[in-house]
Amino acid sequence: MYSLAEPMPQPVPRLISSEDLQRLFLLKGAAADYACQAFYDKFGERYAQFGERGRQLCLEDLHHHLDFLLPTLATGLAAPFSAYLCWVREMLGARHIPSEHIDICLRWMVEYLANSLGEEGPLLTDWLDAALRESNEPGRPVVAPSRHAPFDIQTRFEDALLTGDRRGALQMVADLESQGHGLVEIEVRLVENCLRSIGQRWQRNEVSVAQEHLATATASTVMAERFAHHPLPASLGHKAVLASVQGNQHSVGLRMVSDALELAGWDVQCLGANTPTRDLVRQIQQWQPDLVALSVAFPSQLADARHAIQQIRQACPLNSPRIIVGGMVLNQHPGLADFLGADAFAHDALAVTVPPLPLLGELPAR
Ligand code: B12
Repeated sequence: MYSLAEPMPQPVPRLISSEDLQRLFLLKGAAADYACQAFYDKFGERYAQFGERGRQLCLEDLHHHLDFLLPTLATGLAAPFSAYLCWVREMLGARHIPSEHIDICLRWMVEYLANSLGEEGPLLTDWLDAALRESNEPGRPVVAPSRHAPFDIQTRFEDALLTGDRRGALQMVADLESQGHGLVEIEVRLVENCLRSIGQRWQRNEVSVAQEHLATATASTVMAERFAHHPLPASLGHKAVLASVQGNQHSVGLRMVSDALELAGWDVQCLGANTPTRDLVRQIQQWQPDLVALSVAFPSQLADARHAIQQIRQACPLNSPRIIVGGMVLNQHPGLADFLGADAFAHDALAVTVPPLPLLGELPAR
């Protein structure tokens, strides 16, 4: 295992057995119901104005917490969950939900789950305590910071994305290209940084879901339109299949990786967001790529990502492709690439094309 950018950290220990974890997954709904009921018994009056819809949203939030908590347990790390907690506190805090209410519900759900583990139960409550403690340490970033300096037109470009000003955004990218900046560099330093900032503004309730959707759609079109201006180099004869794993709806970062590989001469099939594992594996069996690049955004997608990698290796025992992973959760915790069973990890689309490319160097000539 190696990283394209730096050495991989040591593998992480497992916290609880996979049998116990499966049991917890089965209890997810019951744990959320239990905490929702307990919460409404205690604080129901305070949320009465939101009626049945409020209760439904509370239950959905509790499910969402467990979607992050349970797959993170399998990694043995508290850090990915504490990062999630920092985010959820800020996001719900901006919508007037106090963080004590989040913590109380988490404790109730974890106590409920811990009861089913018998002697191993305290491991789970200790783990939650560690995650809660870590999440209260000041200055913890919710999303790993970008490794690349933004351009000074960032604010203007962000405004163009948020207002759907495609013409203006295209012009700004074209200007940067004529100053000698490469398209992938612009995607990472400009588009990625703007989308990160827009995400933070949504989290703080300063930007609506509609504005965020418009910005993403505008960014995607601008990237596609500028990409079309670049003649593709001669093929290296190496094939890559790219996909966001099942459950991951984020695809712009994957597209940047796709652009980087294609502009470097790879033959690329980019399957986009939320690719069902079964179909991903079939596509790989049929097209037989040298490289599979998987995007994983959240801890809640770790179990599916690991399963996908196992399935790919099983389906191609004789000619297994190299598997590289990336995405938000891995940028925050690169050691998880090992947990997933990947061959490599890269932080961003620029790192994928930085020479020497170890993955490329190891590939047999076709
Ligand atoms: C646009 C967006 C969406 C869109 C995505 C549309 C699309 N077609 O992609 C939609 C609306 C679908 C969406 C949904 C959600 N989102 Co969203 N989203 C974003 C936003 C604003 C931008 C994402 C993006 O494109 N970033 C820019 C790209 C370029 O960055 P990137 O993905 O990290 O990719 C780079 C690297 O990670 C790396 N990389 C990525 N993949 C790969 C793969 C390989 C192999 C390699 C080598 C590298 C690599 O290279 C890329 C380029 O350099 C982010 C904010 C942010 N911080 O990014 C929030 C954000 C990620 N979303 C967030 C949330 C909460 C959600 C939802 C849960 C919201 C909801 N309640 O429904 C859902 C979950 C959906 C799901 N199950 O996946 C939060 C996550 C918070 C957290 N820490 O848990 C964020 C951080 C916003 C925020 N600050 O609150 N989202």
